[in-house]
Amino acid sequence: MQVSDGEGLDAVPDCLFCKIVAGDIPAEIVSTTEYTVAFRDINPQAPTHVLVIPRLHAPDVASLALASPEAAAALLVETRRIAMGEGHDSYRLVFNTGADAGQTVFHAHGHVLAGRGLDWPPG
Ligand code: DGP
Repeated sequence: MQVSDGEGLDAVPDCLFCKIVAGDIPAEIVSTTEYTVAFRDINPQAPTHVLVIPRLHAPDVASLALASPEAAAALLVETRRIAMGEGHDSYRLVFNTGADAGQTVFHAHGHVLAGRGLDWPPG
């Protein structure tokens, strides 16, 4: 596995989530860290539905992990911190990866879903 230090993951002008990171598009911010920004999903699917995204632009979470393992690890840790902070010991973490899997925004993001029963398998 080849990893790097995040080089080449600069903001992309047309990326919606890069614009949220930059503060150019408003969002209901839940947390910010050195590596991440978290905000409430515009179309929540559960009482808690928070998107945790890296400040770096990577199209999906595996690409992020290859380019910056630190950023990927920070993102994972932050998902748990957010769920716990909203009072949930249990939560679902979803990374839709690829259009056929339902990914619509191609800037890595984890969906933190909690606060209701969550069926398995997901639809
Ligand atoms: P996905 O389908 O996995 O790529 O998830 C993208 C999510 O992003 C989707 O649940 C809706 C959310 N979303 C799209 N546009 C916006 C926006 O402008 N603001 C916020 N807060 N969420 C958005």
